[in-house]
Amino acid sequence: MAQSPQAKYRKDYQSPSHTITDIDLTFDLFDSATTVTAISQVKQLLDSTTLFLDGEDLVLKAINVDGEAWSQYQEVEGGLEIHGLPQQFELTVVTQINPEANTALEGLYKSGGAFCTQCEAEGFRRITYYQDRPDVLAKYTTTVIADKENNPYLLSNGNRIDQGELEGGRHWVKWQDPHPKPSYLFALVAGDFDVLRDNFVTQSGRDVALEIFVDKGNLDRATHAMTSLINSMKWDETRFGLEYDLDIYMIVAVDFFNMGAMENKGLNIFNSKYVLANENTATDTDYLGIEAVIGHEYFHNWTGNRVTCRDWFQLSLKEGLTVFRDQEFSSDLGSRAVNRINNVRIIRGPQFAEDASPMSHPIRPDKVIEMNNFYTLTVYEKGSEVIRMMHTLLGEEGFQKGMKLYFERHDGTAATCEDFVAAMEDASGVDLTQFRLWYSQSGTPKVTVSSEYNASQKTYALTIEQVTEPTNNQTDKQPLHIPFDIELYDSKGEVIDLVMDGQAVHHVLDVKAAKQTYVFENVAEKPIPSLLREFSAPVILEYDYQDEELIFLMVHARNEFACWDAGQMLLAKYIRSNVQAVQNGDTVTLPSSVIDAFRGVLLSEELEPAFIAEMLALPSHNEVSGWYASVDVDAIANVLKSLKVQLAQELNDELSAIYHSLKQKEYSIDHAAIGKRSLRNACLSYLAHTEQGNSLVQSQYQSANNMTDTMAAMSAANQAQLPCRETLMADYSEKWKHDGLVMDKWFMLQGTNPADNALDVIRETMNHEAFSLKNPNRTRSLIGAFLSNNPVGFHAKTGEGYQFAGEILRELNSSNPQVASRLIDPLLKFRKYDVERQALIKQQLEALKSMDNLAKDLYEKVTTALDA
Ligand code: B3K
Ligand code: ZN
Repeated sequence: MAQSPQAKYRKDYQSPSHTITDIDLTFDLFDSATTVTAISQVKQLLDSTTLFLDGEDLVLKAINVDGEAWSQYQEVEGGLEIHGLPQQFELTVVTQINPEANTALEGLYKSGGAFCTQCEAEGFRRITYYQDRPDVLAKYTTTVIADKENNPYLLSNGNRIDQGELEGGRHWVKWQDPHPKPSYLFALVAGDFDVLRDNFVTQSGRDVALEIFVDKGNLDRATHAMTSLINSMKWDETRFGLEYDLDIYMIVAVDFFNMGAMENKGLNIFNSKYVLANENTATDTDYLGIEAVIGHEYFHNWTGNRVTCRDWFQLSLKEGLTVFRDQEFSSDLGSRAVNRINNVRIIRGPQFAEDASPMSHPIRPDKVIEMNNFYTLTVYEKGSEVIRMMHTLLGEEGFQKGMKLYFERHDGTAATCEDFVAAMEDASGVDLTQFRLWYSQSGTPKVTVSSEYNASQKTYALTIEQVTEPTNNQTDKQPLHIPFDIELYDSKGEVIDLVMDGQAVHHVLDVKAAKQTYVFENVAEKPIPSLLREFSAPVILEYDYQDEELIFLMVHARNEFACWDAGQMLLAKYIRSNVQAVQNGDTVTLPSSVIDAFRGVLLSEELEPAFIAEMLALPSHNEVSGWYASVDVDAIANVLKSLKVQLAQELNDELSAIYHSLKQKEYSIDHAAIGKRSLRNACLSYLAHTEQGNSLVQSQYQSANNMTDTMAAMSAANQAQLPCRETLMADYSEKWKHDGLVMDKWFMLQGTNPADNALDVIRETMNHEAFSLKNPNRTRSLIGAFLSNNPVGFHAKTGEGYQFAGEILRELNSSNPQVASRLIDPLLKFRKYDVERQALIKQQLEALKSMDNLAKDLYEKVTTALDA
């Protein structure tokens, strides 16, 4: 590597020397040589006659200042320095770029036959020289010129204001966005599509045109996205009082996209995975994913676009808040308990793992080499938990007052996380001084609770102790302000009122000290505590529950989340004890009381099917691995499999009866139908491990009238390694080989295949006609699944899994570093494995480190992991 990439620090923020009030862009689109003319109105803000513009991989064609050719400039590392400038001027920059050669999918690139852009975080600098930072907000006018036959649709942000024809079969369209915005929200699309059109009338009566652009022939897969968009617009008005602010809202689905979607003003660009769905091609999970992502990008219009981030260290300002909003949207429309459970699984699984990894960072990072590396579970999901804690502390009313004040103060500007917290604090009067530490402190707090009942005094004392272990980037940790939601139950399952010092107290305790004891009065009998209800803070809870107490809570806790959590804690106890048993050469066992508790859940007539399905799901291998400082991959896999088999055998009759009773004739995607399919397929995943497994799975596959049931059959066959697996896989591939998106499900099954020869199969699968390492969805489905969700295959003692990862990463390092940098995460945790595996993984990291063209993305992660 010529020169090591440099880190940027949050503390070094400096306001821009100049601002750009207006920019007029013209794109003359050609596959390999597109000319971009950018005319900016620039104003000096600080005392400086030099302007620095970011730029990468650009061919500079011309620079003019106020219409005259300008020679006082210098091309420097990462950009352009222009000298001797007046206080206010018009700057014209002409650059040439090559969209066709852009495999990194950042800036302007080609997805299939269409041109499209991705500018967040720092992609605009690959289009033209510009102040590519979120605190420079300009009004954009964009003219797009292209060949008309191949590109009948020419799109950009804002409203279409003019259009025309040119010679040589070319045409142009001019767009104007009235809302000043940072460069990362710029977008352009040119291509040929089918368009689904609808409209939405806002609460103040404005008519908004809605347009969804999909590849030709895919119109029948766009309706759910449209419904989700309309639901999002309605929901943001009712719950947050926020209305859309342009006359048109467009969504374009593209097949080549590094992430899920992008909230460009008025012109969202989406990974087709989060738009396209019909019952034959998409599972219920896909449908819910589309609803969530369509909502998420729409909600960014206010939390992200109207108020944006001052600098990228503040990313959680828009992302944590918008994730919170999309979670609330999904919960208001569907099952709140199921949504909460799934969100908590992400925090407790991969987010806690990230907190414990060398790349651990606070939700507002302090140091960044490659910004794309910080679109993380910590910034997004833990960021959302931090917003949720404020919501818990302030209540819905206080929180909405805070939102109102936040928009009053910051609409149309670039703000900071501190601005958000200050608005919440000022609007509600709740002191958030200590709470702010959640923004700056990394790692997961461990909260250990102990209890003591005093029968003669009728008091019950809970002692709550919090410790955050040092993380790679921070050694000193302070106690945090933890909203700790509890309930106490008497033996009949009645809630005991919380009284302290003669006063009624709220069920959310404000835990602030390292160690604190709460003594509750008038407690007539020894209670059973329900702790950290609703997962009221992103912490690891430790409390020495007896089995009977957990079984009691599974039935009596008043809220479904707490029932589920009790079930999880019960399973966790037996997973831990069985891992130890396996390590000692003993067999895996589960007491009948535990099996009966799950039988009770299965037979419950009060619980919703969707919720029962969640109760039955064992924690993932990754989540269990997170409980250990040193991970025994094979023992954990053995225990999870054995518990599944044992539960399947013991509950065979009940599972079988429920499976058959839940068959639905007609397919629909309402929440009740989704819930029934979910429980039925959860039963199937157990039944696959019984004698009737092969025939049940096979017949479900054959009779399925929707993708949810098809996929459930295939994944049961895959996980249980049933004899029918190969036939089903072959049939599916034959049917869908022309459709990459639908084949992703198949690639994912190959990636997670628990067979001994998994890696050989994966290498072979890379030759499948639908596979391409150039497409991020294909790569994540097959390779990503193998690296992160095939623990036994990937961590094979021979090191062949690591070797394979190294090969792929070296290739992706040149073609698409962002995708490479996502895939590498499992390797960064090498210190959690035995010494042989550690050495083998390290060898791969060292090999990457020694590459001379190592991209910033991988450089940052590899060096951080090796130096930790
Ligand atoms: N803001 C985009 C993510 C951009 C990622 C850049 N590497 C999508 C979202 O969070 O809504
Ligand atoms: Zn977002």
